[in-house]
Amino acid sequence: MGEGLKVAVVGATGAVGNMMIKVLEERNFPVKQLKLLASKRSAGRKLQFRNSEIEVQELTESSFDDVELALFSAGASVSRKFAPIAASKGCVVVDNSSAFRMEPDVPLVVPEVNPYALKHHKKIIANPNCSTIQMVVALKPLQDAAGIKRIIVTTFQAVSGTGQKAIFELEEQVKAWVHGKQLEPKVYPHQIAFNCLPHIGSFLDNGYSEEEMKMVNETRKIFEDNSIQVSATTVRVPVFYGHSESINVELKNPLTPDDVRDLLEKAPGVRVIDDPGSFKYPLPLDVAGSDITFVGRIRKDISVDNGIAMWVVADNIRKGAATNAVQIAEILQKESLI
Ligand code: NAP
Ligand code: 3JN
Repeated sequence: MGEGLKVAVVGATGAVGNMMIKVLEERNFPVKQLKLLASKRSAGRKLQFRNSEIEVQELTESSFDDVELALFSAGASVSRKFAPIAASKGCVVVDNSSAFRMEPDVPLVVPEVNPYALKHHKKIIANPNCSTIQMVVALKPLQDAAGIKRIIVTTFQAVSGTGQKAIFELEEQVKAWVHGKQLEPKVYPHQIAFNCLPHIGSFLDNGYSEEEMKMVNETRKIFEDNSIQVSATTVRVPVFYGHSESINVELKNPLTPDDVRDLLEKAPGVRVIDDPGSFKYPLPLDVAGSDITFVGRIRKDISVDNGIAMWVVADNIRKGAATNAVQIAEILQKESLI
């Protein structure tokens, strides 16, 4: 496969892993050898990378003996067991799970926001949760220009965030509905087709869900600012790809909606689509397949001093997971941090 790194994708058969393979190819990441890892169930399956078919192997402790960079997306328990093994063999891990995100020694990185955090990595780097990623990309210019006091966010999250089985469940429920039938929900506790579920991850003692508290804790870590107050409500909606967020932010210093539009138009990885009178605002159907975070409906939050309200949409499997991980890998490779 030519010059480059020996790379492994862990969870290669999943929604995120599959996209990682695609993004590595699209961005022409320098891959010398690609190893595709999943559970025993998928061993032997073949997946396409560039012009060749690569056989999926079962993940084992020796999988990383000849790997320099591993992109993990097989869930937190797999990461907890295998990322330290990979690191102990000299492999640099970019982990998509929540396993290490809040570990003080593990950089939690969004390249447009805090690439400098990669500098002193100790072989494991965490990719934030998809809902956090698109929010901090959109809020970074506001934090830099005016300082953020408080964020109130409600998410509208696509089923692809739950993986392949949830994509299938929404498809099947829609087909059943068209034929006048109803299917027993398997992945979610309720029917997802034509519904909204205010429930992502388990509920915690404080009444918030795990997904909601990930947004609180990860935002503070990425901005290195524990004074930022965050309250999140995360909702699963019957959309295949693309998470949407309604964000109300209270700033320390005033910015007008025009200031915010100007800042976001110059921000890396952001595109402003904000002409509601002409029906122009970001929509998940339009942003699916893109690596940009889209912002619209920028207006003054009239309920508070220095308040701004906005609508933020991004492809959760790309910028929210696979692309962010590959962008991290690109920095590591370019800055000789692998
Ligand atoms: P998915 O479609 O269900 O895929 C899961 C993948 O993990 C499959 O490749 C599966 O392999 C593999 N896997 C499961 N158990 C394994 C084991 N014991 N050993 C080796 N491989 C195993 O899920 P997904 O949507 O791709 O998400 C996977 C994980 O990525 C999530 O659990 C989460 O931690 C992370 N994620 C992060 C974000 C984010 O916000 N950044 C977004 C989505 C997902 P088989 O085909 O063999 O079952
Ligand atoms: O639900 C979504 O839209 C994103 C899901 C992320 C997710 C799903 C299962 C396990 C995660 C994550 O990335 O936080 C995890 C996890 O690793 O804990």
